[in-house]
Amino acid sequence: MTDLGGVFPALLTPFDRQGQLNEPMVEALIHHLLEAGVDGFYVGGSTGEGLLMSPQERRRLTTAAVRAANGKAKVIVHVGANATDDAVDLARHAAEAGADAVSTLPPLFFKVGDEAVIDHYARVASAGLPLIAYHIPALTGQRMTPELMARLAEIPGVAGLKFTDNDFFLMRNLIEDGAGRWIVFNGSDEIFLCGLAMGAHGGIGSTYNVMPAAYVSLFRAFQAGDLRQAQELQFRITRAVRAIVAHPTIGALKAMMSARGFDVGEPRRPLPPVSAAVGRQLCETLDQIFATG
Ligand code: MN9
Repeated sequence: MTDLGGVFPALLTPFDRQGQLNEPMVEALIHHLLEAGVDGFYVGGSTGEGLLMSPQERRRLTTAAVRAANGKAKVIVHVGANATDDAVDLARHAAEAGADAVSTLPPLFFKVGDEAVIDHYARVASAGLPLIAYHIPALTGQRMTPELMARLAEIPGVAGLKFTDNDFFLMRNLIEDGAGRWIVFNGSDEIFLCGLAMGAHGGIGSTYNVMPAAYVSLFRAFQAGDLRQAQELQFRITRAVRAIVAHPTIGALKAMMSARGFDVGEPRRPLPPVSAAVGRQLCETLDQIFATG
């Protein structure tokens, strides 16, 4: 059983003014989030715009992230791609670079059926790192069922699941079936505590970038059995997420980080940018949400 678990920001990928990967800023972001006490990073996922980057850029991002984390936190590299071979190449690179685990979306666009989905995961797992499968049916149209997860878990290396959904009956069934065999990360930030209540081993999320300490405190409060404190934090977090997702999420998060002095640039098209003014206003909103008694 993998020792992954805890609070993992789905790291934003910084681009410079020319739209190129900004490696020094990857390091700055990771150091900033480490100070808040996060347990690890999920790199190049949906939030990290991995699908909008070339394989070469994704390899550079992996190298920069592993170097910056420097063994102080775990690094899970998202390697999902349209072509399985691309995902396998990225997973091999992640292993060479010293990442702790990889994760991949199921096959995208083509509806290939369970056998091909299993083959995709098996090939990625053959790169040798623990593999976190990814359930995000709202974006992929693919559902992870207990039956499919049980078959995936027969593949050596399959170690967990990132569950971005609000079907907590399904989540609980997947966690119960995986006891001692695989872990499950909650993926919907606005309902992190619900996932923890159902036994999730941690969370991976986009909005962790802009309020990491709140997620770390929530997770610790829950582990300490202080449900009242965990709920108090979740309610504030949920209010903050509601304000953020009123705008295009990744653009809004990037505008917020830039407003805080981490110039991460704009998202890549087709993701829409969000203005600096909105970024500043959202930062003020969060300050208010977390300041009130
Ligand atoms: O899986 C993220 N989901 C997507 C993680 O990127 C689609 C979440 O962190 C959400 O962005 C977040 C806000 O809805 O829960």
